[in-house]
Amino acid sequence: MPFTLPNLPYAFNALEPHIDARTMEIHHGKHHNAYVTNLNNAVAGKPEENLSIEAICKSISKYPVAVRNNGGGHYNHSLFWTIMGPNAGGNPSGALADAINSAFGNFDEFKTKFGAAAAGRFGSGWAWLIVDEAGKLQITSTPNQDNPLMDIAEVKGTPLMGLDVWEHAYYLHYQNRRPDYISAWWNVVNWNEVAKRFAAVK
Ligand code: MN3
Repeated sequence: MPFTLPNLPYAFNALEPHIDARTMEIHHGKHHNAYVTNLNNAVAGKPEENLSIEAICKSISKYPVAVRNNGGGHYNHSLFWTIMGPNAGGNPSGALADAINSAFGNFDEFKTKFGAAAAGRFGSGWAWLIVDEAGKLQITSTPNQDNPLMDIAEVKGTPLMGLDVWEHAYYLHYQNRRPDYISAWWNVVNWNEVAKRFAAVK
């Protein structure tokens, strides 16, 4: 099987009280695991089983919808776990902070705009901070398990961070209160990891 479920880099309860342990356990062990299983089934015996998930996303228009949904699900969640962590939150620093300030005015403006993209995504999807093809930071959002790496994305670029706004990401604790989940989520953002991704793009 070419694709595997990555270990969660912290305990299920590590993000409490902002994201509860039961949500993390189901989200990682059931939802992400199902994307991996279904992706492996969808690529079995085909040339794409030898490609990286990034390479598959970049030419996703060539593949069946099962690869788009489950491959996107695998890429998106693999990123999502790493850009969160315990004892996190606060403000970005260094070159990433400078780039955010220059693109969005200041950190609070950035949070407002990113939160609006996450809250405004109708139904299931993701909000993203990306480096676009011109090398500029942009906030975008995608439906379902699409992502900005995909050649079908409205705005393409390299994701630095993504926020899952599917109901499965928050419903047990927050029910219909997506904006409360979004506000709480800032407390678990691992800015060191986001900064590392930013440095790797340039
Ligand atoms: Mn999810």
